[in-house]
Amino acid sequence: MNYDVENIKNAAIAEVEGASDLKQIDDIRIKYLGKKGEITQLMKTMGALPADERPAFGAIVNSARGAVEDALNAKKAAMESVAIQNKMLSEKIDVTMPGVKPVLGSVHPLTKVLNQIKQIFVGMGFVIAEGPEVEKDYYNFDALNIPPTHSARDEDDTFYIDGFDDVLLRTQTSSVQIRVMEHQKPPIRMVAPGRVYRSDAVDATHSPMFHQIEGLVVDKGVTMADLKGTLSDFVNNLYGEKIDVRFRPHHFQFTEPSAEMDISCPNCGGKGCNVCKGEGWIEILGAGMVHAKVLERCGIDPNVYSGFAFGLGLERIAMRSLGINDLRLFYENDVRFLNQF
Ligand code: 2U9
Repeated sequence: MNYDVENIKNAAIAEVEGASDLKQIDDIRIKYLGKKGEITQLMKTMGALPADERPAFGAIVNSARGAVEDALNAKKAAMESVAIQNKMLSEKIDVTMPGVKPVLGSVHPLTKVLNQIKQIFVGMGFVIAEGPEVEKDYYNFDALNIPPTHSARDEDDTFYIDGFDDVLLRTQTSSVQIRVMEHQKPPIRMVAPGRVYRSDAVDATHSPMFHQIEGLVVDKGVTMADLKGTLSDFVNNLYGEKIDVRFRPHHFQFTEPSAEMDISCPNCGGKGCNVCKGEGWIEILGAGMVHAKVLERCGIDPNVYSGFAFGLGLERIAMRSLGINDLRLFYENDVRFLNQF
């Protein structure tokens, strides 16, 4: 009987040595040490032995069980160690290899120029204000002294919202200034950047959606000199101190007097070149003293307060600053274009 135990133990240990994966280890454990395992079954034969021989036989069987258990655990630990070593080797990283440069996004050129302009005005004490793009015609036209028959209200120029006769996509961000003036008493120093919409066919210089930045200053004793000084400072901040400005009389319904402001061509300094089409000057924005009727409608007494306002087109400024001649490039999301900025 003892001979059998020794044979079975040796057979089990030989199988453990020959195992090549963890599943085989588990199968051997079940074959010899499981409920119906060959070593476990030996214990059941103990009842056939004389009582005085049973303790010694039981000890031999338990010793064999222990030896097979130890062999299984040692083999399993060795297999797991080899598996970890192989995993480490397969995942080995050569830290001397150059890094993989991640593909980074970049800030859109329009956003870059907008942030630059906002920063200049915030530095001059202006507050940034925003407002709805879907707007009542009152805020987009009436409050800006634009009469009901004015051509700007035509459907060829303005997107009206179906089902409503007084709701539209704003054609300028001036509506934001109106909303601020209705709720804030002077002094007011604000800029309103944002999308505006006009029913224009798309071409190199027109888009039905484009961006504007408008500004408004309202306080006691504000004059045209303040307008000129503020806007000159703005362009010298944006284009450098060498830039000169000039103001040409103009007309807008919402300002009186009105002007258009040109800068000396940054490319030729005013001599004339292909950039400024030989003029030496480039139109940059429109401006004027806020019309008395506009102040009055917002509850601001034009006999006590005065103000100036201005408006510029962001795409136009960005095209000029970045040397881009087709504004459609801003909206085509071609990374070959966008990655240059
Ligand atoms: C209020 C009163 C007056 C805003 C102004 C302009 C002149 C102007 C254009 C520039 C290029 C529009 O994007 S563009 O086509 N704007 O020339 N805008 S004065 O005047 C205001 C605004 C708000 C309450």
